[in-house]
Amino acid sequence: PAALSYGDRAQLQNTHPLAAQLLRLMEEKKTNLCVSADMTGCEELLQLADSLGPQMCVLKTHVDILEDFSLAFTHSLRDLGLKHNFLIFEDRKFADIGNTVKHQYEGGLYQISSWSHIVNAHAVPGPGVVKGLSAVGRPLDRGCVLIGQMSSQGSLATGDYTQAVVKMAEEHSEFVFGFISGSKISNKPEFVHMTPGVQMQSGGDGLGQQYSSPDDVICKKGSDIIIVGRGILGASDRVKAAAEYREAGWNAYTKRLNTSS
Ligand code: UP6
Repeated sequence: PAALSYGDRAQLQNTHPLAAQLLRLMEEKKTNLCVSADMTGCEELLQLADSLGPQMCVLKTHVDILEDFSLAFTHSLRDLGLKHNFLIFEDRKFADIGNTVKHQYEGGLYQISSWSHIVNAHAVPGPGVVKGLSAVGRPLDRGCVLIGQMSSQGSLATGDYTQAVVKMAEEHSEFVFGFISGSKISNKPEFVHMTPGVQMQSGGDGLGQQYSSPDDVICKKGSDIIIVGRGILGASDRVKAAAEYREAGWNAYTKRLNTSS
């Protein structure tokens, strides 16, 4: 069967509305690049979001590493998302009982549910974690990806665990629309796979991170979105680096479409 494009998958009946929006904007902007904006200052992060906005489909944050976080910052980030047409993904990796993650998602300093389109969670606690997040996120039309695999060396998220994560996602597809994983772990085309641990050069960072190339991740492993942090943030010209990752990710995607049809 001919491979489905991002745009085709946006239109499938079972595709979550947020995933449909994401797949559509990827097709329109011709990008499967998610920039991991792992910086410690709000102003620097906003400048990055503005300058790289045209290149990316998703901006990923870790707001708990910001030294000067404010809700005003989240409003500016949301405005930049609208200006450049990208979604916001807070990489919070929720991993507690349903009642606790509900509060962590909605409340506290960060009020994540008020500004982040996408969040993620570990499946370790069982389905209650998804139910708790869903209680907050669904009324706001948010979506969640489950962590099925990790890029770090010695990760325990493998084999049967990964399969159990896929099953949990399928059973909660009203809120869960995809995965963090190194490869395609579900054959259902309505699910979106996002892969961290991406750099042009293979290698690692000395703290367990392991890198694969955009071509490996998208073309060989069948994932949909490359998540790139230091490969872009560490470059002397970040705009140029982002453009290169965007092109590499998109070329890998078109190659995949052409070879599997
Ligand atoms: N991340 C991983 N691996 C995972 C899950 N998440 O690296 O399995 C996140 C990290 C970081 C980003 O928390 O924000 O993706 C990777 O950054 P890097 O490209 O600078 O290594």
